[in-house]
Amino acid sequence: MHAGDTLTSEQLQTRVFAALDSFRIEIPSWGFSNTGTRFGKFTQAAAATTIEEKFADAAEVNKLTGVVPTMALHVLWDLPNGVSDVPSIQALVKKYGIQSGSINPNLFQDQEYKYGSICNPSTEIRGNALAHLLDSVEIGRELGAKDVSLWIADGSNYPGTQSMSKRIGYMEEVLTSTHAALAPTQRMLVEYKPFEPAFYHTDIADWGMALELARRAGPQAKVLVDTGHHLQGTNIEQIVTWLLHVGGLGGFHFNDRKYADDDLTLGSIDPYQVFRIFHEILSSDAKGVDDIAFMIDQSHNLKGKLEAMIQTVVTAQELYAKAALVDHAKLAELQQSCRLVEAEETFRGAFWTDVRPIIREWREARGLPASPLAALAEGGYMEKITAERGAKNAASVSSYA
Ligand code: PSV
Ligand code: MN
Ligand code: MN
Repeated sequence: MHAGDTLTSEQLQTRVFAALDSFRIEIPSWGFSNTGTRFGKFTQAAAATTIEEKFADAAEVNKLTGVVPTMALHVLWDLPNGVSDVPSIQALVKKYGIQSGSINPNLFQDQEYKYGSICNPSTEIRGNALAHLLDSVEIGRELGAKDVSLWIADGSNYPGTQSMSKRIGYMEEVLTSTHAALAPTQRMLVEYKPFEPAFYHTDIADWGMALELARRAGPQAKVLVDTGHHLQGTNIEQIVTWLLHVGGLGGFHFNDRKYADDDLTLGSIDPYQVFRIFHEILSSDAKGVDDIAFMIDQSHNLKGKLEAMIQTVVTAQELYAKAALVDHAKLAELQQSCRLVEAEETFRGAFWTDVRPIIREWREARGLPASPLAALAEGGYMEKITAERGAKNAASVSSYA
């Protein structure tokens, strides 16, 4: 039985409206530019070529969806001169009405990080990595951004070539020093990933390592769950439940995948997975459950960048609204009495409820276009940016960001 079968249409609308009113998601600046695979990249005429164009695109996505007030920034790509670029970002924030979201240090592109950044055997290189982290904390503080999101790409490719144990110590030291620099309003999010770019060992390979490092660094450090950063078959919602239970969940990088860290649009492969994650959050009374950053981390290589971003935001809303339809009291009762099929059907029923018509009503009630994708196609923005950026994109195919 669908949740829609047990709720009156008024109850359904109230639940979906309440869920959507409280739902916000952050978009990444790098989702608008020409990014590629390790084999090359296909450029798009409308891709953003400057930080200003990324802000303009984010503002367009926010205008059409109304739920993306912040954009994540990547320090090296968006603030190449570090802290001294803060005033120009502040000017863009003012001009486009999009706030600076999470600050993402870059510890993976510089040649000196060939053997690691915060885990590098060289004291000097670890010091440089720490300096970049401290700069990132300062950038975040000056921009009023809450989170500094650390993805540490460090690892090794062959057994015996690095001391995993020494590297734990190096990481602890740098992360503790980074935490010490945080303002009381800031958090440090520690992301994990099992492999890639390293293929034998990755220094922060799973949620246990990330959680322990975060705990040792200090109370403002939490774990960041990137949905694409798990080995096949991993029960991600169980990890989410554990992190909630121990007060260690800081946020998400949402994307989808079929094989590894594919960075595909959310829910394109397995929407039920995302629904199950949202259910764990919405049914939790853990401390800190209201302080979880929902962020998108996707790289759109084939789909149009703005289309892909809007499609993702809309999908996230749909799955969040579906999860809000689960009848928690009824489910708890069925689970308690081990009425398995009824419990599963109650759960699945919410997932299969078509919330799209109610979401359209919500958008109209909030003064937003009923279909953000159709509004993008009809609004003229794509034609405008394609004309403005086409030549620049054709000329430059070499830079990653
Ligand atoms: C690389 O795996 C990655 O996708 C990580 O998930 C980071 O969060 C992101 O790039 C941005 O640095
Ligand atoms: Mn990520
Ligand atoms: Mn990733």
